[in-house]
Amino acid sequence: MDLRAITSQFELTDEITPYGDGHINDTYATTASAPRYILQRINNNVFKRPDQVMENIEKVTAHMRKKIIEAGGDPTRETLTVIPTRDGKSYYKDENGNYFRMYRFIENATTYNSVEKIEHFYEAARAFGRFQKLLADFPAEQLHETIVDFHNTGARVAQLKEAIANDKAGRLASVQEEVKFALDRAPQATWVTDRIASGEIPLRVTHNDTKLNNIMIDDNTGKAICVIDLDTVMPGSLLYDYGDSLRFGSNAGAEDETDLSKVYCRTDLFEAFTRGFTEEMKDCLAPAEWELLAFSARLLTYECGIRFLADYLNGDTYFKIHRPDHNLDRCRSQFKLVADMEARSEELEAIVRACRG
Ligand code: ADP
Ligand code: GN1
Ligand code: MG
Repeated sequence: MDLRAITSQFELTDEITPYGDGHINDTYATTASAPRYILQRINNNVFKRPDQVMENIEKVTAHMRKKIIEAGGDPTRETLTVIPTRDGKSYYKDENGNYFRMYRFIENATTYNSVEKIEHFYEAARAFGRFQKLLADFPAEQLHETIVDFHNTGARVAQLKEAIANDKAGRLASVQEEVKFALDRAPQATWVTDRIASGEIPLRVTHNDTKLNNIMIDDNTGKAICVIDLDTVMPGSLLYDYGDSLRFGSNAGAEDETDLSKVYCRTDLFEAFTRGFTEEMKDCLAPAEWELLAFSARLLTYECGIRFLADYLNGDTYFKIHRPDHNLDRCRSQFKLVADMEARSEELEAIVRACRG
């Protein structure tokens, strides 16, 4: 792909190089000195309507920019800034149907793939809470649902069952244990969506992909300054954002760790995140949200595990992989974490109760 031809669409002549560890988009960064830029090819196998993704992002960042300015903050560091194409559009579509977008690079800040300092995780929790609050008055009906049923865990179970039935890659026989683990827990998959349907859990504008490497931590202050990766901002439950953060961040091991003895829930990290998130959100949380907080960490870990398993069975068509059994390794790490959270569930519930006061 001629990336120089792409960057010229955004009126840039800088060199660019692959960047970041996302599982979905192709990300590049310019190599010249500041100002730097991020170029991304939006994965249009995952996002069927990249134009709608960009419409959401433009609206959401405009809303946040206004509020950040009102609060005396720096909108160029505290939210994403979309760089328009030379035609004034928020994305460029090339002749092969690839969609590209460009953001201003947020300097002197880092995204982490694991928690290096417990304070970072606490600060990330506060920032995800603030993100929810900034968008609390955003008109949710204006948002496109960029991936339908994204955190509908019941629908994810149905997708897994379909993958099992089709066994496209001929791998089913080798994952019987993982399939059993997944199906044994299927009855819990609807606990959150049932309570959204009953009205006990409110729909909010949520991020839906709150892993630690989707938040930028300021190198000087250690504060979480900017929530990035806004492709999946959609109406959802706050439990999705809280739960997914803990799925990734409270794991003592990596998301794709193969030595499962290293995978367990670090309760000190669980406590720090829960404290930060609930300090920010205390006044907004509904009783049913409090009740399902600890469970949601397990649910989102389970959901991600079954997504990795389904993708493994389908022949690795969704998540980027870097080794042959990568999705299976990811699934096993998630399921080990689920089992550990089940074993520690009393302790995790007690942490939530202490934060509730
Ligand atoms: P994916 O959807 O593939 O995860 P992301 O939007 O999360 O893509 O981007 C991948 C990585 O690129 C991020 O984890 C982060 O390190 C880096 N990144 C993305 N946007 C910016 C930005 N505006 N400034 C600096 N780094 C960024
Ligand atoms: C993907 O885009 P990225 O890498 O931040 C995925 C998330 C998963 C995550 C698992 C759009 O996130 O849902 O939880 O991988 N994003 C999408 O690491 O499917
Ligand atoms: Mg990301």
